Amino acid sequence: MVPNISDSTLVIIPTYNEAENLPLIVDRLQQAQPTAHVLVVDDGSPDGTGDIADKLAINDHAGRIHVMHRTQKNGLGAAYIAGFRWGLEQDYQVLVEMDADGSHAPEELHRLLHAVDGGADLAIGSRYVPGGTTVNWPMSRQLISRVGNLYVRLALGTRIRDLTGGFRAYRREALAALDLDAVESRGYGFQVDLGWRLLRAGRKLVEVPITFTERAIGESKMSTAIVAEAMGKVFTWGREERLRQLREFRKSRRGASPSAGPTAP
Ligand SMILES: Nc1nc2c(ncn2[C@@H]2O[C@H](COP(=O)(O)OP(=O)(O)OP(=O)(O)O)[C@@H](O)[C@H]2O)c(=O)[nH]1
Ligand SMILES: [Mg+2]
Repeated sequence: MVPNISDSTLVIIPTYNEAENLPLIVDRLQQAQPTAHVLVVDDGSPDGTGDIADKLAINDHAGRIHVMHRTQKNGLGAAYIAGFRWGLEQDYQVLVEMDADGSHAPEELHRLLHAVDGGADLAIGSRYVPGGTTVNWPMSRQLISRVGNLYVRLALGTRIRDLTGGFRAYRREALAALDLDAVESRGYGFQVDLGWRLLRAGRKLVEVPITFTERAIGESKMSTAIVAEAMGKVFTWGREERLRQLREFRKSRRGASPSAGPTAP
């Protein structure tokens, strides 16, 4: 693909009140992938995360840390879309999604990059393929995640086991071909939305095992509204997909039916 994939990789980290976590995660990332670039997308965090990001950028003499300040807390999805747009303009070849809270281990990023280098359009860090796991995650959260992923698999008819997962690497061409303006989902729904768009576009999705660790510092921004949004959207996409399949099936039946073909003399 490229001589060193990490050199042209942008790791996008959305932040909202992650003042303590941000320096830790950026440091870990720089240890693990020294040549990767970072884009912190902060939504005006009241705890000063944006200022901390600026200081990290100023002190990074290699110029690999970038910061985008947004004025409103508009959700994870909108922050990522803004980050993708910037990254695509800057010509990065791989765009990575990674949380600031330590749930996604920068030390495992090489697995995602390896998968993209090997031909994946989207590499998903997966908790639910062999070798993948979660650490310190409360049973209630595990249940929501597992049931959510089962629901997604059944509704959409996909084999991907962790389509809600948010530790991901996208090949630039795959992302650039999507209509990012059309993506409205904000939370978990956003991850499913992008994955589903790529699946429908015939892109190659690969799951690689990761260890997902519950955040040790700061507060989760997950909410019932985010889960409800995801469930509602998945239901709609699933229904559309079934209707599409039904139309295809009817079309193929009509094509195969003798009455539809040329009449015998
Ligand atoms: N810019 C921005 N970042 C956000 C927003 N909401 C969440 N984030 C960031 O997105 C990442 C994931 O958010 P979390 O609160 O950890 O949510 P989660 O990982 O889905 O849920 P947990 O499993 O409970 O941790 C973190 O880096 C957050 O700071 C938002 O509205 N804007
Ligand atoms: Mg989290």
